[in-house]
Amino acid sequence: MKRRNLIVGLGAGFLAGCSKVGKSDPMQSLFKLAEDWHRGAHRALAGKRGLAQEFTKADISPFFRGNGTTDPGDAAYTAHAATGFAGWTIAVTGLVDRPLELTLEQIKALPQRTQITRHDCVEGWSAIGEWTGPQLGTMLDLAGVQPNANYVVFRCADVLNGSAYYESVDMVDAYHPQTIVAHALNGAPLPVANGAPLRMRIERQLGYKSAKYVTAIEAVESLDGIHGGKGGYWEDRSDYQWYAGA
Ligand SMILES: Nc1nc2c(c(=O)[nH]1)N[C@H]1C(S)=C(S)[C@@H](COP(=O)(O)O)O[C@H]1N2
Ligand SMILES: [Mo]
Repeated sequence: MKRRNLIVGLGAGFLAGCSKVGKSDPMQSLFKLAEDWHRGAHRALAGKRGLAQEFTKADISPFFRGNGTTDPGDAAYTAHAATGFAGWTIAVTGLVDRPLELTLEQIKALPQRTQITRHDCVEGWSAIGEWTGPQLGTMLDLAGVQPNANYVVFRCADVLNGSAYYESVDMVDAYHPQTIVAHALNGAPLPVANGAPLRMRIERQLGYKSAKYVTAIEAVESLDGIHGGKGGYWEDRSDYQWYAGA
């Protein structure tokens, strides 16, 4: 009940700023949001996987290294970085009732979660960091994920060895309480090396699942036909597993 009020309350100011939602009657949109919340089969998945361990501020690594792409480096990204990503947007698309295009400011205006977690890279290093951002589930609820969506795909701004980086998770991890779209690391805006301005945190899985430089979040029925069809950049070209969790 508390959460429903939060989403409905947020909707009033928030959705007014979304052009694609704005064309319908705002009260109707709000009603629809509440309705989705009650019906949401996906939301029932929220607690299905246990929480990843969380740490204290004393555990935070003094330096959180960047790995893989550490700067997308193209002209468009570089121009965004020069303005502190003021004009950056992230899309929520695919099998949703209300496609969204959210600014960084709108992302920061959503209810936030902060978590101190350990990132484990398959290459054999770990680091503990404090991440802040809205839960992906909140964003999916705002967009109204359709019942036939089975996966959420993350599209990224960087090209690694000639191919766009991307990742995907199932709806259990999409609605996992610790799955957030992070805009801050250790209380400061994300450094470019760590995925500025927005990166996923998929805390129950290995580091490569936590896509950096996210430009779009896409709800899909199947991963077939998306790049190599295996659900992620590394999954398509190595023996890295699509499900990289415990
Ligand atoms: N877009 C994008 N996301 C990415 C990568 C990448 O190269 N590009 N590398 C992955 C890997 S293998 C790891 S371990 C983490 C590294 O995150 P960090 O740079 O914050 O340490 O990001 C993951 N997400
Ligand atoms: Mo990694």
